[in-house]
Amino acid sequence: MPEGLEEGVVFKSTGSWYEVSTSSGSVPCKVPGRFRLTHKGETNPLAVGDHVMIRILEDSTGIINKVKPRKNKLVRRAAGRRVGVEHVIVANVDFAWVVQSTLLPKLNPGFVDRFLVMSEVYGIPAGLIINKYDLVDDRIREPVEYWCRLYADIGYPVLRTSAVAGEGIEVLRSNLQDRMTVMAGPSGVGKSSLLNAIDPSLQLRTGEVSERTRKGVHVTTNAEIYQLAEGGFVIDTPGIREYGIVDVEPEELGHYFVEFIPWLDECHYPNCTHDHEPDCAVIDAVDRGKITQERWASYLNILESIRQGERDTGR
Ligand SMILES: Nc1nc2c(ncn2[C@@H]2O[C@H](COP(=O)(O)OP(=O)(O)OP(=O)(O)O)[C@@H](O)[C@H]2O)c(=O)[nH]1
Ligand SMILES: [Mg+2]
Ligand SMILES: [Zn+2]
Repeated sequence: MPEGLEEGVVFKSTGSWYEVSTSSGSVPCKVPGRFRLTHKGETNPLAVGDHVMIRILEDSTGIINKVKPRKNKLVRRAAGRRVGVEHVIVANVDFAWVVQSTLLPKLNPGFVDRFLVMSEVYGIPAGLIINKYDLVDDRIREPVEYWCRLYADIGYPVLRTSAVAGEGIEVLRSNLQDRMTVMAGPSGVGKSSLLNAIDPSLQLRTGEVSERTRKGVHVTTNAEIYQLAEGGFVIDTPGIREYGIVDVEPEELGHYFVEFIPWLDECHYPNCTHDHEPDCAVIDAVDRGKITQERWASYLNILESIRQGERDTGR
């Protein structure tokens, strides 16, 4: 290691400062301007989870000198930005949970599908947590269970949890051992509450869900890595309003719907987009009940949003 440089991991970012955890403790760091210039397609030059080299200054703060190549990253389209600009939620994770709630806010499968596509793009193993199971009554039990089964059937781990009743917490806790896990999802679904249930010493701030909009009020404002008392690291992230897709071509999208993969080679056209083409093995599988109508509809919806994005940028 060059002299004066220390190695560390970004565990918190406030926009202008980055907290870096090193072998000698936590160091608040700044990023030189050149980082912004070299990461043009991203809103944030550095993300929580990045492995970095830092130079420690006399006042005990640091300057980020270098970012190591990422193993993977979880990205989404940057809110309110032009198409193609991505926001890196976290880098270098071993597992990603997309968290939803049964009610308040209600389950949003479109969000789940977009999240799963983006985790497939970068090869991050992912699963679905459906929290607030204590709110399930006879009216919603059937639809909620339907979605749980659908995602489990295509191969994603599904956990039914309640942060208030303690349901599913033990299973989640053992799942978090020995790895870096990110929890992401809309605001108000209970991401921070679940982590408090796993490890009460974290004392993360939690908020309410607005009576009027039935949505969360964006209590968590920065992504941050926490070390769990019983082992493992977990990243709590701010609620995401809309999970926008970036960096996926229309012809590739089918590869990120895992249950489509066995059929893709059988389509007549090699660049089939599985929406209108004749002799499409995916549409045929939908007709025969091998692929659900819901996931196919969701696929078409995402496909249209990618095409819309291409039209917007004039590609
Ligand atoms: N009934 C019920 N309420 C829950 C459960 N988990 C969380 N809540 C409530 O849901 C609200 C939002 O919880 P948070 O943990 O702040 O949600 P979050 O996903 O971290 O939200 P952001 O930080 O805004 O993204 C709080 O009022 C929690 O008490 C649950 O399992 N059951
Ligand atoms: Mg939170
Ligand atoms: Zn096809």
